[in-house]
Amino acid sequence: MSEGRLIALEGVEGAGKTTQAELLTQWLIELGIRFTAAREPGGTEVGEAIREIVQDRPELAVPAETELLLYLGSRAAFVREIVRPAMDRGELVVADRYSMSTFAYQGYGRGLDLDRVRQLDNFATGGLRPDVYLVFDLPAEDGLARQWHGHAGGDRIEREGDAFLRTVRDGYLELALSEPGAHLIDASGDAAAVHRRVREVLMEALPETFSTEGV
Ligand code: T5A
Repeated sequence: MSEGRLIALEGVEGAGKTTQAELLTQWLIELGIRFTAAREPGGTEVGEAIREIVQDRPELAVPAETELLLYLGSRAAFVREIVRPAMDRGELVVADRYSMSTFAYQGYGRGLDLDRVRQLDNFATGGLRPDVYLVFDLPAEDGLARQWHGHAGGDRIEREGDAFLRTVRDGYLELALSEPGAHLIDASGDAAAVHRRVREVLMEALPETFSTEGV
């Protein structure tokens, strides 16, 4: 029981969010917890179209303000079409990135005013905040190395390089201390070890949802 909650997975590129989202949803199935899982940017039809612009067209010149509004445009649809309806159905929502990505990348990374970014994000989300943020921490270089192991090139953000991603990581470390519901998780080690840390955090943060069974 106890669904109707929102858990967001966060961290730099290659920290292992998608891998951990999959392991988490397998655990939810074992526990019999109904859930919806989706990624940002994307998840909705318009969100996937926005994703194409912002991710897959690195040749486009995109001012930081435009980039911010594109991510928030995707989020507005994500909340209204996916997150809210799923929560209203009593499901637990697993989001691969949410508002903290915008704070870390467009606020810390691009240097946009963080208070303004928060205000605009609040408009996009209608004020919906995650119950839990799982913030996967890994040195930016290690995350890129994990990712580039699989493919070459990189999207718009990956092409910004190590210094940009180090700033984003530092942002995440600050946000993990200040953002309500945030839990910093060491993302080093193999995926199974990281998943065990996720279970520990969730059993403590949401004890009414995650019983000790299945650990
Ligand atoms: N963005 C997004 C913003 O700037 N603002 C915003 O508001 C939002 C929402 C999203 C991009 O958009 C930006 C941030 C991003 O640049 P994306 O492709 O959705 O892009 O996100 P990425 O973080 O780039 O996603 P990735 O899938 O590439 O990284 P993950 O999810 O962190 O990592 P994962 O699980 O895919 O793993 C990457 C590789 O590492 C391996 C995996 O097998 C995979 O090969 N791996 C491990 N290897 C060793 N040990 C482990 N523990 C491992 N876990 C995974």
